[in-house]
Amino acid sequence: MALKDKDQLLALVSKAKEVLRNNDRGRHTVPSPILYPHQWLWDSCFIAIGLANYDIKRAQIEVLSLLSGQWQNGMLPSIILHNSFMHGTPGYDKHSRIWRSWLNPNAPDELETSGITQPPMLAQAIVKIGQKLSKQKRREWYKEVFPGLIKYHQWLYGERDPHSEGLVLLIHPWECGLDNSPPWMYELNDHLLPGWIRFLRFTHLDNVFEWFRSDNILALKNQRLTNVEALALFSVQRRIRRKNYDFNRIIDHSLFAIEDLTFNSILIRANSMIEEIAEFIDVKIPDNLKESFNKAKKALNDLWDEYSQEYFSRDFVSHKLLKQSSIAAFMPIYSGAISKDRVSRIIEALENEHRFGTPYPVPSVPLDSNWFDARRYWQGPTWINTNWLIIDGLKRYGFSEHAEALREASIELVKDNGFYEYFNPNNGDPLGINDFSWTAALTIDLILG
Ligand code: 2M8
Repeated sequence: MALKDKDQLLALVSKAKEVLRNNDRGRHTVPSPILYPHQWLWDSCFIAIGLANYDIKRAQIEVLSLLSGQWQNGMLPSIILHNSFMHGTPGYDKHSRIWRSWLNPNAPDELETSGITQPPMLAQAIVKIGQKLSKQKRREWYKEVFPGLIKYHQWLYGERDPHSEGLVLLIHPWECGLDNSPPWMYELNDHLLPGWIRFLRFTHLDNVFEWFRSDNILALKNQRLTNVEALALFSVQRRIRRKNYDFNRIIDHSLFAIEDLTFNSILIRANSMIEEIAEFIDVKIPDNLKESFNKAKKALNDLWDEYSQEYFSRDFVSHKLLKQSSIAAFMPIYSGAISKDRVSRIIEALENEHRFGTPYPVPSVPLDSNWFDARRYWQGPTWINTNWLIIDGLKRYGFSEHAEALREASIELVKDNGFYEYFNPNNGDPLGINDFSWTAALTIDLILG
């Protein structure tokens, strides 16, 4: 295998470090200076995982800067707009005008943020850093970050699991990180699309919105969300903002309430890391939180569909599984909470060339889905962060050959095509934006970690 060439791998690591250096803004790293000029929650966690391999101090700062944006109720926002206050009055830039986090009293006073969250990768970033520290320093590190981490998980179960089911619900597709993933877009198109957007779609007037979209100008149009999807996501965001991001007011009127498979799988794994950290620093986890941790593992397994041999997200209200296949199907492997037998059955889809077994795996949507589009964002392309999560899970379940094959394929893909945001799963073509931080950070981790 070409990966045996050590010099080439080290050259790739230096290039990846350069990407991260260029995207470094002192105490946080932007996903892309052009397209995403702020700090995103799960991006920064992946970035910290990469940094931990060669600059522990900087990795710690990345995590601490995330915690600086924590809301008083414990929520970690999906985006921190670090510079907004520095540049004058709140609302100076596009993102801060969209979010207006100051509408909610829990938002931090000194920083502007979004009003929703993103997948809880924080515990993983913290533990990754901890593993690189001496025992003494690890203890200090864990003690420093534990209060914020536990407060976040308490908020997740306290607010987002209103029926104490063990699964948290999300109120916007941006929260799951896979923005236009089929289960979310299915809910949107078939049930929830506001009337005025249906009208625009019918009359093709949605094309006017084209002029206002910076993502479409920067990256090719057929690689991003459709205009209708983008309009709908902004419309849901506005509805949530109108309720001042107050969950109790939102939940009655929310367009979306989904128990998302990816988010809950990551959360369950993060819970187990919290247990690990608590034991290491000899701190007790509050009983109610422990109870949620235990319920969560069982509840995740209720998302299994025997007929399709697949896990799915679930609608919170109807309790119906949203049976649109996506990359989420593999995330329970990362959770660590499913049986080895189920892992073997899930892996079959990974090997099936009509489903997820493409030449450049793993596609975000399987080939046999009506939703599959090799170039469109989270509806087909291969992403390095989801590969990283699958590789990690496979290793822990002892599927080392599968894990190694995917690790090599991921590194090759980046080596041959650059640190792009995502890739065509059929021919490896680079897609989206170049010099994307988590692609660089996770490539470093896949090589050195
Ligand atoms: C994408 O999401 C943002 C909204 O949060 C967007 O579409 O503008 C997603 O790929 C998400 O997973 C990612 O964290 C973010 C920044 O890279 O971009």
